Amino acid sequence: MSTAPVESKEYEVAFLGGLMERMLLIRRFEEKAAHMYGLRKIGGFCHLYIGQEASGVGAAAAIDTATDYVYTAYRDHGLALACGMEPGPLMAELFGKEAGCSRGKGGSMHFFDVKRHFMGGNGIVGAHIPLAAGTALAIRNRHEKGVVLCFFGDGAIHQGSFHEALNMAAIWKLPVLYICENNQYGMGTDFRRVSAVSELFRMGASYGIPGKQVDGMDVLAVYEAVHEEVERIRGESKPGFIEIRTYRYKGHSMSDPAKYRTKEELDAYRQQDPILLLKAQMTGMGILADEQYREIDGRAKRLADDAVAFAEAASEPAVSALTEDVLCAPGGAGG
Ligand SMILES: Cc1ncc(C[n+]2csc(CCOP(=O)(O)OP(=O)(O)O)c2C)c(N)n1
Ligand SMILES: [Mg+2]
Repeated sequence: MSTAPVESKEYEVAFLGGLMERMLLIRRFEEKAAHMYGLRKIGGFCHLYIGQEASGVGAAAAIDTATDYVYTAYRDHGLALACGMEPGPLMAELFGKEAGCSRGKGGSMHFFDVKRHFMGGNGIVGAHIPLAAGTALAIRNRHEKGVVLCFFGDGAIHQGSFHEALNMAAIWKLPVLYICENNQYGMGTDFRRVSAVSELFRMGASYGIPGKQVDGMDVLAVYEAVHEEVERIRGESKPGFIEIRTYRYKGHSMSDPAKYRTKEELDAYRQQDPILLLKAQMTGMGILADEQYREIDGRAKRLADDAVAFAEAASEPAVSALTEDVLCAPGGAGG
């Protein structure tokens, strides 16, 4: 597992502060979402990113959302915030309100922002992996400079769509970085029980795609690994693959009591909490006092509170919106 030796790198203080802000914003937003779900303000599915903050934040810091694109699966709140989406429209989306980022029709699994090149939020396991290859093909054909980041879970890696897309990405030399966020569980199954390969970063090797594994609790290690791969891909337009070893603290979704793992395991990961790790790194460098940390956290809590207020105040979609944005193929089955 590669880790960035933080002492030997020169990071701007503002850059590190930005990583801390984003991770705390995700943590507080997700806690608020869980609370609102409990109050039945949010319905349907809701998959939280708590514990995985360093993965999305480190990776998003390595790209430019003006040129690059991001796809992910349904555990998408954290990456959307990491890519700069505003918390208010995201919370409104969870509430099913008109002011939501997908006009209240997508919900938790379908956050989307074309302006920031955030291509969702996809509910079908593995289905977006070929879509990312399609966007990368468009970038290559238009001679653009962008790179596509495609996140998916350990549960998606044995889907046919993963293998078909990686093969195409390799033969067509597409500028796409596949990122497996290995949080070690699918809905409730330890990935070791369902995977013949325990080092998932090796999964691209049969398509000639080099792989790396990185400690997903260390935001700087994630940033370094993704930055290096993105710049390589931008230069030579060949796909890459990274396995981020991470951990989700909460159940798979809101209805999961997570009885398939031990309290000791969860506690051990909480000891390596990504936010506390960055806090310790910054404190060690003498650039973060406790008071400054509390200020950043206070701002994150206020942003999460404001997001709820925004969602509460927003309107329900009109009934007529039910038939808007519904696509069907001309002349296709059923007209
Ligand atoms: C094709 C398909 N099969 C099954 C499901 C049901 N399902 C939803 S999440 C999930 C587990 C996926 O786990 P993983 O990819 O590791 O993502 P994580 O939830 O850990 O982020 C399954 C099987 C689905 N959504 N799509
Ligand atoms: Mg998983």
